[in-house]
Amino acid sequence: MATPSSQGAPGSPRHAAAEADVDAVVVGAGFAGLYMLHRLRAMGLRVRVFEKGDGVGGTWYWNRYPGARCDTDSVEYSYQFSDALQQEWRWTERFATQPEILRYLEHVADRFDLRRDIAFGTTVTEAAFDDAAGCWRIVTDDGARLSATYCVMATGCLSAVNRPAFDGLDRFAGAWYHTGAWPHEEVSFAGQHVGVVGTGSSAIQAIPLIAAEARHLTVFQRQANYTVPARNAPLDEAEYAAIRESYGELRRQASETPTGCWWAVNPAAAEEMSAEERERELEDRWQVGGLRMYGVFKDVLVNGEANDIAASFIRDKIRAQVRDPEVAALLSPRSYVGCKRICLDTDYYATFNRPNVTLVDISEAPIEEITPTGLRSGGRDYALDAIVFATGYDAMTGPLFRIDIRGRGGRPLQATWADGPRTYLGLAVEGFPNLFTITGPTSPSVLTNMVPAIEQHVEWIAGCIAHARGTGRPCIEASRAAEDSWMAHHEEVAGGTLFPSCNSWYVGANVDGKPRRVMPYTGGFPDYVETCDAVAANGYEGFTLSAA
Ligand code: N01
Repeated sequence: MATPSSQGAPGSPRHAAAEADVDAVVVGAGFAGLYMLHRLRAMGLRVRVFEKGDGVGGTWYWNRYPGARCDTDSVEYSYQFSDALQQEWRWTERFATQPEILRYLEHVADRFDLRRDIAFGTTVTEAAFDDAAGCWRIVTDDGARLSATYCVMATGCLSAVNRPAFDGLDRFAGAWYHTGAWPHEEVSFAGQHVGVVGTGSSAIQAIPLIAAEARHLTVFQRQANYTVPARNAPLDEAEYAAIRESYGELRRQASETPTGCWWAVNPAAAEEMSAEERERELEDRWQVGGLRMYGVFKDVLVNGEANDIAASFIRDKIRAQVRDPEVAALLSPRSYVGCKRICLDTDYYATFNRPNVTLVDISEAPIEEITPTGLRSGGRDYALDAIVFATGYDAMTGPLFRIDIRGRGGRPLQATWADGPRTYLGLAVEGFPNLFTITGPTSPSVLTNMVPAIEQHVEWIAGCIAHARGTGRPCIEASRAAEDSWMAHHEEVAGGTLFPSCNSWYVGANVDGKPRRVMPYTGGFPDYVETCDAVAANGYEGFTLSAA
């Protein structure tokens, strides 16, 4: 088992519980875990990171499906904690591919000498708070044990794969894949009849590439999704030099937008604009591409009428691209735009004009079973050589529930959250002292640019741990009253948006039996950061400190 590889800087405060093997355990070595390790190590803490994958990267380690790339501009989907790092790294395209993002994270791991404190290929199975010792007892899948004063879950929001339990999959004679756990080896669909189940972001990226390779592609769609052109392109030198020069200012501007991205949200509500102005704004955002459609009107996510204007603009675009009107109608979502994650695509709708692509509507006729030769839906058999499940994730809570997390008195997190997640600031949970979640449920996380959201959490957690250790009462726990008050605010803000209206993973609707709750914080990044900063400035208001 992992032994701590550093003993803390000379003169640094000693860890809380004398018998804890390390000061902190971090679970996960993606964007969040890597920076958390770097930050805690810089404070002189002895840290151990456990990572299920055989390498760093988290999401970007596992998602190797055809066409996988980020839909936040690469120059801002990157760390800003080190200006030297952001100046030296050169992204090649507007939207980076999965291999390029993975190379970046490998570079970060090497540059900051992070690997020596990471146990790869190791899954944390249990994390239990030991009341008597005041530390976390961690168990890994190899049966090894380690104790730690602090435990940080850097497990990601979209890392627990959701593969519905389709009957018959074990008898399928062909190959099957999930986009979120794609093999490392090259997968070829040449000459094959391929089925893709799902039409979310992952499927929308993969479908045009699979269609170009396969003999025939059948897409099984339950709900249609809105997708906007990515308009990916190489980043030229002059453009890149300008970004490098103004990186600091661009990052500052981004921190003031609700999404933490540096594209602007229109300050006008839809009704404050003329029909021509609205059309121009929609067309501009469509032409520039990317996720800026989220900011087309300031009220697009809170006002159904404003939303309908944006939704009908996109439906017109779908009809203009898809030749068969029946297929175009099927591809046109009926829900509000943005209350399910808007997708970005390259040639998605045009793919349905290809003679080798069929769209099958399974909204009324769910998949009955996987047969040895394909898939049966609506009483009809589809012959397939390979199936790609692009069925998404048990989002936000799933990654935490796949670990048996127990707080004070052995209380399981899963039972504590039986009616939906409850946290203080998406960072801490009452009854689970010294446990932190990076971009946890009820934090803005997935509604923002993830990397700045992660950096803000890491820095806040590091500050909180430094504070607790500095007081000589290193055990810090969210109070019930603070959690109640945060949850009341979270729910009130969410209730004023259109998010509850859609069957999306944001509300847990994609996983059978999951309680329906808006999980990400919908109040925007700047307000959230302001709240976190105020809590810290007020001596970590809402937390209680104790010796153990
Ligand atoms: O997953 P999804 P995803 N039978 O949940 C369908 C991020 N991301 O992996 O809509 C049949 O969006 C399901 O149908 P429905 C991004 O935040 C980012 O695509 O629930 N179908 C849906 O169509 C994104 O939102 C990037 O009715 C079933 C699909 O499977 C998030 O990850 C790239 C089914 C799942 O779509 C998740 O995206 C990729 C069933 N039983 C992902 N169960 C970029 O940065 C589910 N479906 C570009």
